[in-house]
Amino acid sequence: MIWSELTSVIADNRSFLISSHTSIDGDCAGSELAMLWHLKSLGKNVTVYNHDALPPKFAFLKNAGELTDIRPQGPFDALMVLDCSNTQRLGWEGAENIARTIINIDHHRDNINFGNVNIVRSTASATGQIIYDYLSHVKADIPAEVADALYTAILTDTGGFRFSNTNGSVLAVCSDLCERGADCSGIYEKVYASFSPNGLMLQSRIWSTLAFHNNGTICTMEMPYSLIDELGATGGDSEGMSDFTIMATGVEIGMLIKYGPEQTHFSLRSNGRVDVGKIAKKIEGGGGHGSAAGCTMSLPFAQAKPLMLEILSRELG
Ligand SMILES: [Mn+2]
Repeated sequence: MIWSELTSVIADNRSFLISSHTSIDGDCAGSELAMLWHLKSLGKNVTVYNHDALPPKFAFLKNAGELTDIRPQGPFDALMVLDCSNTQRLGWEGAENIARTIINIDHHRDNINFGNVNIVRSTASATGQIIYDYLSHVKADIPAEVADALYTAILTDTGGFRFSNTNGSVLAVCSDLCERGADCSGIYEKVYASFSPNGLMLQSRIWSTLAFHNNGTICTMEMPYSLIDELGATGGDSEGMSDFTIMATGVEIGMLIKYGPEQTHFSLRSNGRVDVGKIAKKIEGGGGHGSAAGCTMSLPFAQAKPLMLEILSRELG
């Protein structure tokens, strides 16, 4: 890791724009806030802009209000792109022209090294972990509010320390962040356990559709989009429900089916035997990873669901 390149590009520039991928998540927000703090502590002018607004569950982070979705004028000396494999994923045009220098800090495997300076480490659990290592390298005295931001980045990108990217070095970093004052239990509660009553009601209605098919190897849950408004919930309240569809023993493939009058969306999950990314890719606009993928059919639910069940049953043999 060539930290000296990052240190000199920071030293050589005065105004910075920080940005991250569309639908910003905990790793984006935490990484951005940590870098915002670091650059400001060096006397830099810093603007943070993302295509999408910060999800409300991350609003508790100190200085979260500085993460704006209003396009700034520019130009800037440097654009620092965090947690983003390529400039298209920023979701906004003109990244190449908004600054002279692009700094790319990321942990995605498919990062294309689009920056003038590229700090890409696919073994890191989160971009926040790379930033932690850098701040430690420059001996920055990480305050509690920044420890909160970095802990949130790592907590969310490891799925609450459940995913296979959780390892000893990740936990060692989190141990230090905890020592520095990160509010571990408070952050867990705010990120994972703060539903509205309407949101939980929505989840209970989705749970009530639980069904098994193909000799118990396929599990489904369903939700008409209209249910969100009907219950006064939000789209985010159904987030993560698809993960429950592969938790029953014997299930190979799970899916949460969300549908409107003309369109049916499938959030597919696999326990590993079947590559659901490949299945999703065959359907227009679909894609994803082997264990989690999504696709949409331009068909009403009544036609789309049996069609998808047929495709999956054939895949399972
Ligand atoms: Mn990430």
